[in-house]
Amino acid sequence: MKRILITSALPYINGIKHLGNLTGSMLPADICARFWRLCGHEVLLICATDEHGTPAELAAEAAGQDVQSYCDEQYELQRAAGIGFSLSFDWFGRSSSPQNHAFTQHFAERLEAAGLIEERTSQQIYSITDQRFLPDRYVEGTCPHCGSAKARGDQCDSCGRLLDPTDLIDPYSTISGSHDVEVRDTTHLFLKQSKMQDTIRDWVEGAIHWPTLARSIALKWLDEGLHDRAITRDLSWGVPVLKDGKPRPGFENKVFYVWFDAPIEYISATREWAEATNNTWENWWRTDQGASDVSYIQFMGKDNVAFHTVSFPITMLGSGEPWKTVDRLKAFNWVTWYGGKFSTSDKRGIFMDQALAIAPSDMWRWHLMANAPESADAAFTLEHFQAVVNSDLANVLGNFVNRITKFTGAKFDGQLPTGGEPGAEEQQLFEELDTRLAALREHHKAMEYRKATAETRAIWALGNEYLANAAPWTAMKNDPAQAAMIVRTALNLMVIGAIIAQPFIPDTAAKILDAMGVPNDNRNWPKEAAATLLDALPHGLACAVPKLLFAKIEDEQVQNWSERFGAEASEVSKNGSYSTR
Ligand code: B3M
Ligand code: ZN
Repeated sequence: MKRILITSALPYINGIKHLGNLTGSMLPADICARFWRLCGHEVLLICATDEHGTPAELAAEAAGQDVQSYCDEQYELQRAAGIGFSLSFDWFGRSSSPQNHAFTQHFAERLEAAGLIEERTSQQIYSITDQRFLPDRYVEGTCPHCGSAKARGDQCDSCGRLLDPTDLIDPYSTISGSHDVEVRDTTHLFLKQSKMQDTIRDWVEGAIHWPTLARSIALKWLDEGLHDRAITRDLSWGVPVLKDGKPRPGFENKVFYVWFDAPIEYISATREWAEATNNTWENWWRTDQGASDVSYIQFMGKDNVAFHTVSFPITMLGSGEPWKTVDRLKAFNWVTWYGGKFSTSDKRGIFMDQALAIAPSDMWRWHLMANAPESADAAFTLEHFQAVVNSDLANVLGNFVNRITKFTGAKFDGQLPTGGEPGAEEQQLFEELDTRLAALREHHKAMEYRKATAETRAIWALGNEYLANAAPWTAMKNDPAQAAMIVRTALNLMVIGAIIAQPFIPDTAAKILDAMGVPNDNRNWPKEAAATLLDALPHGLACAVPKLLFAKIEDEQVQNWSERFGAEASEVSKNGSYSTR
């Protein structure tokens, strides 16, 4: 038995996430966890909300709440949305937890002791109206190079030059629009990432098991050279900066940068879980305390890769302590909304709670993974969603289950029939099933979810093909024993089809397995040869017809949803970025 630690990138606290966020981290992490659990391994699946930073403060302000109450409320909403999507987190924590405060401060102390942290003073734009320092993305002004009036603090979109906010002519705050801003000195802790360049390169080069997207992004960052970066900010909401257990002089009004504490929350959330459930976190995270035999897999969108392959490893390796680092990192491209970006403010796209209100979670889970943005961005459209759900789920799987269970009910008193011997047709089925099951297992191991859904669908399709070729309704007339054997084989095939469907469509799979009275212990990933698997159910077993598994999505519904969710890409949104922050 292996021990597998799986973390999903932490959804930011400012509102329920959209389908793109779900697809890039939380959903595939859940599918991976479910697969490995079915294979009998010990899995720990960890997620949490990422709660610090300016966007959280601003969102709270906009909602007229203090930031703590805002986060408390948003946390509950995100937790409920996760449950609605059957995300099987062992723990869904919060980066604002006391555990995360403690670990964040611990890492900063270790890094400082290792000579990797120093105080530096730099100049930043301070908004007198907003009474806060403005992070780069909250300052705009006139570009000193091309004169564009709408240059951002970090870059000018019209001439493409990279900028420092203090370069801008007539800068203003995008929070209030106020031009009452000034340049002020501010001192921050800097993490000397440049000193860790070689260590990190060795580590990335040794990480031969990473899928290509993650690896190439990491190497690109290393090739550009690692820059020292500030790991504190002038904010009040976050992890306080301490020295010897007391507020660090000069840092009383500062906290750690959200991207410094957020990945640490993977460890902290494990500790939250351990403390709540009487487990230990050390054997998952400390290689000197049992974690060296853990296999650690991370899931995230591509914009998060650098933080996980460079920044977070620097925190861990730089501490000089034996922390468990990631073994396999699976990154995703973007899901787009009709080729453009999801946007809360423009009401474009579907968010997790809205999705659950209009269709069952299994439909979304299936569609999103069948079209996972693995090798390139993938456009979500409602028309495509309808087509995939109706064909894969309603026609291929739903039809097969319905036909075979109804036939069993009508002709065999709803019992798994006995009698008859498999023949040539079945031999061929066994061979094909063996091949497909082996391929499916490989796709899951490789975390290739487009391929895994295609193979799952192909196994369901085998059921329909087999019924069409073996034609039990014809055999029924002249050879009832033959018909019994066909029906028995098909019912077993249906059960295998449901067992392997569990990672993707757990609710539907459970309906089928419940209708067949398959005990929980017998729902594990199939290991035997197909010839055994397809006669595994006890003869005489009561087989109920499950309630309708999937109602087809009608054109009218699609029409209605399109109007509601703004199903049309605008030019502006096509150029926009993806993140909700
Ligand atoms: N919260 C994702 C984002 O908001 C970010 C992931 C953190 S993972 C440690 O873009
Ligand atoms: Zn410019």
